Amino acid sequence: MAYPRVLLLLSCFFVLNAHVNAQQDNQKRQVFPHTMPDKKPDFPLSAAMDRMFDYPAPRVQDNELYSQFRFTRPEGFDYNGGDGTISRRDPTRPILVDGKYYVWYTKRHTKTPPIGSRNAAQATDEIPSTDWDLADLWYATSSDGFTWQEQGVAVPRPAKPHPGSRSVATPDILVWEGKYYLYYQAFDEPSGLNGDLCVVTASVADSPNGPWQPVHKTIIGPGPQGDWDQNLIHDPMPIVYKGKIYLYFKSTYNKWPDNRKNYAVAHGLAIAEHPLGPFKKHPMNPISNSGHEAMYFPYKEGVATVITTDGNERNTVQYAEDGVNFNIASVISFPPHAGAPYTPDAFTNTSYGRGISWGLNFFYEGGKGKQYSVLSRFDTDLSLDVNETELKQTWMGLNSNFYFSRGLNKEQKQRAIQRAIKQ
Ligand code: AAL
Repeated sequence: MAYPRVLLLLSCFFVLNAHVNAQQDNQKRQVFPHTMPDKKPDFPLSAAMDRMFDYPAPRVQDNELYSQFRFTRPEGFDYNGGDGTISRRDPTRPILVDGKYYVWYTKRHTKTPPIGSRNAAQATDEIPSTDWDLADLWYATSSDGFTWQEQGVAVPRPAKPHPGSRSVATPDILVWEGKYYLYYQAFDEPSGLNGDLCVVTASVADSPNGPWQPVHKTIIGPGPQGDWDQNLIHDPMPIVYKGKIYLYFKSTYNKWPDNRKNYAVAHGLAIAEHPLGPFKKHPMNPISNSGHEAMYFPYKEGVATVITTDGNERNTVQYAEDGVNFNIASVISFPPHAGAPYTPDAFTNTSYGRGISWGLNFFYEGGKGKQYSVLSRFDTDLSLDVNETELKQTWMGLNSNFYFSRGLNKEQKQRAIQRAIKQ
């Protein structure tokens, strides 16, 4: 038995030696090696190969901040046959309390579907302009994150003149010193009338079951005229970081009056010592140049975010060691729309965030004149504690039906034919 073992050791030695020699030789000849180096070679590289080593790992499959996303329709929500009168959207991050997951979301239950932001002047107390007009905050609970029981309204629209008398929407949750804080958008007029104008306000409760006490004031409002965030504050998402509340938010700029043609989007950060403020906007705002929505979460010593839908850097995962200066860590496909990840360490002031593996989001539904939204569950592997190798692959397996369903419309096809004929 001793003889083969010696042979084995010897061959290991020779293989390793050959490998080291090859590496040294590549280094000397300044040629990129066949075996992926674990650090940047010490000779000039093309720009692309040079920045490959700036990612968390040069191979995307080894990159902890890369993953695919998978979606499941959650059980337990009724949408009135999809006639556009019931909508659920913009969920909070789910939280786990006493063995039960809780989630809050925008719920619109109106007599008619929304008539659209362009027709906002025709909206009434019963006819909504947008999908998130005339909405309240509802909540649901679950034992497994797949099947949910809707529990009822958590925060209704308050009476005038309190912020949110027209609609309350797009909540997120914070757990701080045994209390629960819901932050959300407060509309005083039909969204679309003068843009999508709202401030962020909050409600407080001692239990996730409520009762919720609205603070009836602006917690984060627009910046002064001329600043990028002069009009509105959307999509609040707080985490506890460095002992403080880091609340990320979105604003849209370069569009006034509501002019989608020039529309641009960015994210800001506001920091406070206490959940009800005062929140101080970070002097380096905006801290993200992209993202209609984003999912911020503590990750290792810093903060990571999944940036989706809008901007040059949409569909990327980014990381900032200081929670402020984000860099691209990976490029992703089909991320959740308006994702809200289960992030148990978002509120523990962790010094080493573990990442995320599931959450809730929403998707648009309904045809013309019947618009509504449905909640969705997503699963992913942006977590240090999960190892779903299939989710680390880049191949999406989409068949031709998927691509052909994204065809040209009649006019586009006509123009393409005209261009072809002219040539
Ligand atoms: C969403 C979010 C905000 C907007 C509207 C409802 O995608 O950006 O919440 O106000 O749309």
